[in-house]
Amino acid sequence: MTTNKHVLTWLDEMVALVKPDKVVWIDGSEEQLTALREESFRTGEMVPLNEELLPGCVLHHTAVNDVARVEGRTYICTKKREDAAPINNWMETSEMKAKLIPMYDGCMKGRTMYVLPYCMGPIGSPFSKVGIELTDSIYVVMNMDIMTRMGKQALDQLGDSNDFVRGLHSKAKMEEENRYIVQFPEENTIWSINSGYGGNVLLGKKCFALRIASYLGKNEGWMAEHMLILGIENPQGEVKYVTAAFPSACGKTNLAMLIPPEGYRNKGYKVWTVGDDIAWMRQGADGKLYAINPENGFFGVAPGTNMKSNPNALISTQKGTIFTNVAHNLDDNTVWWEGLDKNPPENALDWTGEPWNGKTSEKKGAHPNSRFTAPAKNCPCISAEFDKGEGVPVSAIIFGGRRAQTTPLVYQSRDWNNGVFVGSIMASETTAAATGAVGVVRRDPMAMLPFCGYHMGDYFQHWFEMGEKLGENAPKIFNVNWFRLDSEGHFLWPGFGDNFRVLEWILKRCEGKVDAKETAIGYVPYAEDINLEGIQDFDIETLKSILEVDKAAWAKEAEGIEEFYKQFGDKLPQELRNQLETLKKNCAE
Ligand code: OXD
Ligand code: MN
Repeated sequence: MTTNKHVLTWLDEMVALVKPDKVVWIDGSEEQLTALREESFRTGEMVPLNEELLPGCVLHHTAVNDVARVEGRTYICTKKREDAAPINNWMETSEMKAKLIPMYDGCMKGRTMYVLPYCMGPIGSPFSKVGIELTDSIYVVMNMDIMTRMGKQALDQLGDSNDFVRGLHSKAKMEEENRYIVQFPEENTIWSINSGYGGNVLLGKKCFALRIASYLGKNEGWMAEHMLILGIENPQGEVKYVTAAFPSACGKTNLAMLIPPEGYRNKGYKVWTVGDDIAWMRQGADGKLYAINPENGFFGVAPGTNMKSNPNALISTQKGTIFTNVAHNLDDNTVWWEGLDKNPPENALDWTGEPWNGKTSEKKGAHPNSRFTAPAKNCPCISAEFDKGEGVPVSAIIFGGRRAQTTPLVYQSRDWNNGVFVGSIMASETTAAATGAVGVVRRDPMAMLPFCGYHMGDYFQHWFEMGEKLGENAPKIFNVNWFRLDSEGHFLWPGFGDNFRVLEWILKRCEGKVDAKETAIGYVPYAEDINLEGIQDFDIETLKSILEVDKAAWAKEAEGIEEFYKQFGDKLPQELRNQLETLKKNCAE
């Protein structure tokens, strides 16, 4: 399918290592994909669902010990330790290869290797980059078909170039203790072994579009961020774009597809989704920052998705979607997950394939990290800019996390550098998207903790440099927290569609249309400036309480930040130390 000698040489080397019985190039044609789907039905890897209710949809179950990204087994390998770490696991490149090569040796004997060229970003876009994934999993091929622009079109985009990410994935023996997800940024290479779960094996997503791409961005002067991108259209038809970074499973997909409250809709406000997870951003010829979504689909968390929380996401999953680890309703051959509706099936299989009665069972039907892989084009509010590849101009960057206390509903950083500080101190309670304890607060700078492909101190520095380059064109930086709790553990802010009210304030700030109160941490809204018209069960007094900045709590927070910063040693930019000192001083006043 190609004469690119860089591709062919690498492929020969990998074939010699993993020794597949057969090598099949994925051209992306409908016939080939149909044949693969049918094969996956025959082997039981996929289950076809009800063609009338869920046309083109299939169900897949992973191994029970393989249900989430494995951060403890995810490595950034470089020649020198100081080029990665301290936040990611590091091992020297040749040492890691020496460990993995024996595991890969002959691991595809008796299997087919699929050679899967794909493009992150729209074909032809100056932002886009090509990868090739070698895999022994049809599940991977079918997911990558949804999540990327796959097949011959990607190879055509690559031409004779050597500039492609080399991905090698094998389910191998699916041994948990030998599971490794390894990025070699200096070699544009990703090796993943012994897993079959999405984030570990769809190498275009976290491995390439964040870990490898963040490293490329640092060297090439652009940014790869764990951010959604959305457009907000006002009644005059003008669309302004914001990007937002939240840790995994904090509602990024919900915010990206938000439906404004009725009052706004009646006036003509609309939200357009450009991306729900990853943004690649670079400075345009006019000096502004532009963003694209490098993906072509949504790999969303299923539980909690319903017609109230996120109708656009739910509608996106009604055709051509792969469901992973949800419950299987045997009565009508559809799927179900906790929080879909109040009517769980009685005659079903749970996510492990065991018989399950949703009305009586104490167990969950779907795994908390069960997923849908849905084509972006299914989304009713997909942006007209989505496929254009020119990128959308970014007015504001929003950081956020899940904090029960301390962090107000929204605040604006004093300037770009202060905004980098705000991003660097992001913190959240852990969720089910990664293995490990749930509910523990962890710092997650820019939501990149598990995804930064190089040393995080250098990453912060790169943010400062981008700010310098952007100068007065730099987007304004904000922080939001939808998750404040009262003393009984109830959410104080209604969230979901009502988050639009906060987005409106953010855009008004960007346009200089509304005043704000300067506090120890930045600019906080006057409660009267957040439009509460039509809001249910919420009053301005509660709003005031969640806009308050408690200096004593922030002084304590500063101690935690200081502790967190220690690990970066000399690599921590001086500017962040200065910012921390300013915070401490402001809290002491
Ligand atoms: C995701 C994640 O899957 O961040 O998007 O975990
Ligand atoms: Mn994510």
